[in-house]
Amino acid sequence: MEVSIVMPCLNEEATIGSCIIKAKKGLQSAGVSGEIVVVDNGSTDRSVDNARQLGARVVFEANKGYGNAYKKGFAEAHGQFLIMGDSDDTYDFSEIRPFIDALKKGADLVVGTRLKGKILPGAMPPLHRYFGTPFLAWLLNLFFKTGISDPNCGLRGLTKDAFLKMHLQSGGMEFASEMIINAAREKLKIKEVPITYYPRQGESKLRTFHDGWRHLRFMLFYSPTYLFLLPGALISLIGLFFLVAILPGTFSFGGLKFDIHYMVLGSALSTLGSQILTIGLFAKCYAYTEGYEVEDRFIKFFLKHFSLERGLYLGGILFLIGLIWNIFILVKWINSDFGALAEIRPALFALSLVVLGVQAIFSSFFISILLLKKGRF
Ligand SMILES: Nc1nc2c(ncn2[C@@H]2O[C@H](COP(=O)(O)OP(=O)(O)OP(=O)(O)O)[C@@H](O)[C@H]2O)c(=O)[nH]1
Ligand SMILES: [Mg+2]
Repeated sequence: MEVSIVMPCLNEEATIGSCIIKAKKGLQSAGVSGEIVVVDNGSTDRSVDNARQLGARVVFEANKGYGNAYKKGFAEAHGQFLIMGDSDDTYDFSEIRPFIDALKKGADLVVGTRLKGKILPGAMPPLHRYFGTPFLAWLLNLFFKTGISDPNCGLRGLTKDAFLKMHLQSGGMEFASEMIINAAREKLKIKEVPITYYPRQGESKLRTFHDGWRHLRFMLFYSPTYLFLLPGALISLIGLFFLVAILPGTFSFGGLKFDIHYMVLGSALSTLGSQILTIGLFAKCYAYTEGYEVEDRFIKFFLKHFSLERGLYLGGILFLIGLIWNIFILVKWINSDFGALAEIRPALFALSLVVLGVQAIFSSFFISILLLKKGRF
């Protein structure tokens, strides 16, 4: 069998029939043999009966959710090529030929784009059209460089091989993002096809903020660089700047005077920033041990040069400088008969070094534990 058209369906009795009729036309006009698989997980209306009457194969999935439905449908599909799309009649399955042609020409994943195609009036709420979808597309391309203009478009084609290579996990709507991220990661050949988006009948299953957040958090899970490393580095640098600039005395800039309060802030920020940064390193090392290819230069450099002993050495030096410095201050205090002491700036600086040093020591151990699996030690 050449093509399986897979449709997830949850209470779409008004439209499932029309989708199946259009899908049959689509197969015919593309000149391919195929089947239509409808994945239900608990429709309480006539969707399943309607689908069966029109000759579609209905499969059931116990776990609710858009992603769960597709995983089941793809696993059950017999076709070499898979076409996926909603059963709410928002996509015209009679026009799937460009998707099949692109797959035949060697594409692994073909994603429809409504933004470069046509969106009929009433098909997409302005919040999704002008904010949600472009924002998620922008983030996806910033994080993963996929070049996809409409990552939430539900009409797509892929090969069964590509599906197996992607190892998709998501149960909900974020399945759509996962597919593109994993395809990009596996270096699959991705192509876009402009399509028309039609207004929906029946009730939408999309919950704007709930599902938007699921897409967003999924992207963050897979991008420790943007989630941890860059914010961590920025916060650390701001913190270190205040710590160093105020150490010798009040720091003046543009008529403003920055003193001890900002140094306390600097100390807190440098600790916070380095903590976020090390969590980023943990995440990267974890991804590395899980078999993900390491591509960014910073992490490649880190992995090449990291060793437990180097981490301990660096942490130990920071710790000792801070400790000795603070001991000097203590001795000064004792020598002044425990009198008043004006050493807040150096004491705070030294204390920050102690904290950073200890953090480096324990982080190095934790990174080493993560890397054990790779036989690094
Ligand atoms: N089997 C199954 N199908 C689902 C589930 N949730 C959504 N669907 C189907 O997945 C498709 C996508 O859901 P929609 O509600 O159309 O979401 P959307 O396309 O992002 O939003 P609209 O633009 O409002 O249509 C539809 O065909 C739904 O019937 C589910 O939990 N199980
Ligand atoms: Mg829909």
